[in-house]
Amino acid sequence: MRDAEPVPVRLADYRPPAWLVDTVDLDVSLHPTATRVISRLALRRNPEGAADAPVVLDGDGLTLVRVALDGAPLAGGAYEATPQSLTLRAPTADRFVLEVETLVNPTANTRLMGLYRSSGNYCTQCEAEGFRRITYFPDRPDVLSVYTVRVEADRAEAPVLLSNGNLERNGPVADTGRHYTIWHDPWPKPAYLFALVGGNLSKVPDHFVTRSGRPIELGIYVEPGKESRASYAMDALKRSMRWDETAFGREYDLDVFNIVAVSDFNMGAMENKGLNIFNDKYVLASPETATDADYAGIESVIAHEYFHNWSGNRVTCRDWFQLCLKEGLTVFRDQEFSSDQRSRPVKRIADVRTLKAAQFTEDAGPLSHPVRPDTYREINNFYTATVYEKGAEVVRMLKTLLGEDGFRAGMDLYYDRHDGDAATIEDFLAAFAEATGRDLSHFALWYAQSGTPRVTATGAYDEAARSFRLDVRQETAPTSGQSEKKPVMLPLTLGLIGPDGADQPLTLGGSNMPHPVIEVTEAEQSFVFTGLDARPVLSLNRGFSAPINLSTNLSDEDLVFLAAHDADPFNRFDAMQGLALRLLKTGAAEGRLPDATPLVEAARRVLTDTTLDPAFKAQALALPGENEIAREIATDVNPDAVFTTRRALRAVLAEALAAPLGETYDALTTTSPYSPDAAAAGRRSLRNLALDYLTSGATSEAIARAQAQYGAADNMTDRFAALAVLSQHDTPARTEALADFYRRFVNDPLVIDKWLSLQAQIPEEGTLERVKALTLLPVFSMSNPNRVRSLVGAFAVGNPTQFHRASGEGHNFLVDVVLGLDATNPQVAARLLSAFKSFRQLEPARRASAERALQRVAVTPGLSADVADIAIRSLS
Ligand code: 0A1
Ligand code: ZN
Repeated sequence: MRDAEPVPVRLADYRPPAWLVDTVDLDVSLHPTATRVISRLALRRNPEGAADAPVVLDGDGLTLVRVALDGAPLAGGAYEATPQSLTLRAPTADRFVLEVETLVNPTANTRLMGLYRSSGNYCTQCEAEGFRRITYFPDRPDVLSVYTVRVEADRAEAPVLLSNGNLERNGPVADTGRHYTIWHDPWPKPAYLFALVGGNLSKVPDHFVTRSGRPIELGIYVEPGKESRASYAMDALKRSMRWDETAFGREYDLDVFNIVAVSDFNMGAMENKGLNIFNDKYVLASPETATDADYAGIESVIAHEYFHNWSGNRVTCRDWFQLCLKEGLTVFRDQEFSSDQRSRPVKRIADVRTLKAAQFTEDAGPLSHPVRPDTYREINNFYTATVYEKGAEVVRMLKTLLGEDGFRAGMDLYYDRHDGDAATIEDFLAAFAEATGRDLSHFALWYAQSGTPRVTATGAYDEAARSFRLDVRQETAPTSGQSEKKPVMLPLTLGLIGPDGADQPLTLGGSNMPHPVIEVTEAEQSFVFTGLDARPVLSLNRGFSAPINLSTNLSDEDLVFLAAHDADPFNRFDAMQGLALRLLKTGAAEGRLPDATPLVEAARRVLTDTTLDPAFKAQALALPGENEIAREIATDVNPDAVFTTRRALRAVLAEALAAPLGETYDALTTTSPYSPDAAAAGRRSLRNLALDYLTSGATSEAIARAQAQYGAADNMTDRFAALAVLSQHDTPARTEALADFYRRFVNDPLVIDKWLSLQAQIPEEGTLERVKALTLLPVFSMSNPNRVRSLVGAFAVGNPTQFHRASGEGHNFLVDVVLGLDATNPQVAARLLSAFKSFRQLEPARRASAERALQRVAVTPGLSADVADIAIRSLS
């Protein structure tokens, strides 16, 4: 039997709740298998809800003990209880207190939603619909309540007891060995922001004083012994708190802010009010165990969850269709934070790489959906790159259109007007429209229309008229469920670069442009720039101002010119990528790489330019990944051809640039102690990129250099980069290094994840067998989401040649894992299954194999709603 036949929920069917809950008093008595939850709900009929509607509370797998109304026990006939809902049959007053007692079993909770145990500690995850697995409740984000929570547990089992808000009281429970704490959160919140933690955890304490002088007690709770690994997260938290004050004028609003790191978590982290719960991967770091990328990830996830305090908690979502209201905005905010803390251009390049890899791929396949979907069967499947990353791009475009001041005025109005509300995208856009006087009705299409616009820009210089004509055409291909597409509003930042490499003044329609942004609103539009003495080179969509697929009539020579001269670092990077993609596409189609001299020379210039930031160089010199090349090819993709061509191009670059690469590697070799700051990380990234190129020929000298780096490294970034390089070459050095790494870190699960993931991505025939063997090791566990993602997820997403093996074995393996996992953790199983999201772009034999694999899932009886939904949509 399926969990529940996935019934579509539609945005158009939204109705305000019939009943509101003003206050929630919870009494949770923790027990490994029989946790008792007593909830007292002050219910009130919503004047805006359907009149006469009965009280219906959501539940999920609950065992009901008793129900009382205004203190009087309710007889069985007065209500109807199923594990999924509790309905009051008798008419009630318009206000009353409902008391409900339920039992839950946290130890049996393998889905990691609701109340569960991780390494023996109790924790909760309530977004999106987990609160109903703790107690019966109107579990929807537009029901906001003030919570008071008493948590009780055996003192030895759970010396630390936390919930949202401020601590009011704590003490022993006489003669029982148990103790309790009482927490009060004065800010009304939806149930999805509820959290509770109990366990044996160590507190890393700190303090923060807000700009208006409110002292805040900060705490990061980790497994005892891991305290020293929380210091970077704490530093990132304090920087985030200060940044939100200066960048958005938003202060923290409770006396305490706690973060708890747990090792079993379905996602990255969760923004519960005053009590964020984190996947420990985004908290714990030390130079010996975490890479520069891990440090950057911690900084951005800590910031992301903290920023939700305003974008998500103080102003929440009316319903789950509005998820991007908090997620897109909060991703935008965390991207801006990281840009301010690090290098803005390098951060933008990294974000666009992520956007293209995850979101453009999603939008080009059967799982494509609008930033604000209008229907879903399983909301857990909508925590997607489209809602998060494209959602952030839409906010970024708003800022480009409205300018710094207009954007800030709109944000201020949005926060002030909707503080304490459950808002919609319409509310969000209205705030910007009112604050700036702009009509955003056309812009709003970005939320409703799915698919990545394809934009063709053709430039022509008219020497006689000293003008440059730019013709822009936009088109969005039909996507799943949307056959008709309209033109969207595209803010395109641009420059026209003169022969000397300098930006020319932009004169459009006879006037100087105050901002270098054109707004495209039609399917076809032309812009004529005047006053140009020589043919300029067009630099369009600077900073990736609109999330589009852009093709231009720029020649290879123009791209080489842009790579050398563009004042916009993003477009310098993009010109390099564009040159490489042209070669790779042709190479994969024809089985032979065209002449790569223009790219080689552009790369040489970047590599040897002493004015450029090493982190930028590393990005510009990294070839597009196999998945990106496949996306560019778009149809009948043969992953083996993509792989071979990419390898060939890497070898050409490595050979031609051997000398400057060697010099770069040596020049960046340092004896300074490790620091995770952006500048040092940038130098390591360039040095490690050089190592990768230098090792591409696998000469014994090159392998020895990688081995030496592996052995001598005093930090995980350099050690792991060397291991990654070694893992790509089938030599005894690889076997040795992998064995050594395992011995060193066998007791450190987060480091073992790196080891698993690396092996899963080896592009060799033997990898599937290797992955299967790794699943049998004691360090691996199907019940831990991080392990599963690191091994199986990395294989499916990061190893296209082996996952899409022509034999279909890779596909079958994934399906076996998905079906096995579905019974215990459907959310993680469904995410794994979405690795098939671009199967339609494969060549016919592999496409058919993927389709058969998906069919095998779809016809399996007893699927979860999560997996059934992905299977059905992938096949549609
Ligand atoms: N709101 C969180 C994401 C999140 C969603 C669902 C979860 O369930 C397991 C957990 C976290 C964020 O954006 O960080
Ligand atoms: Zn978020």
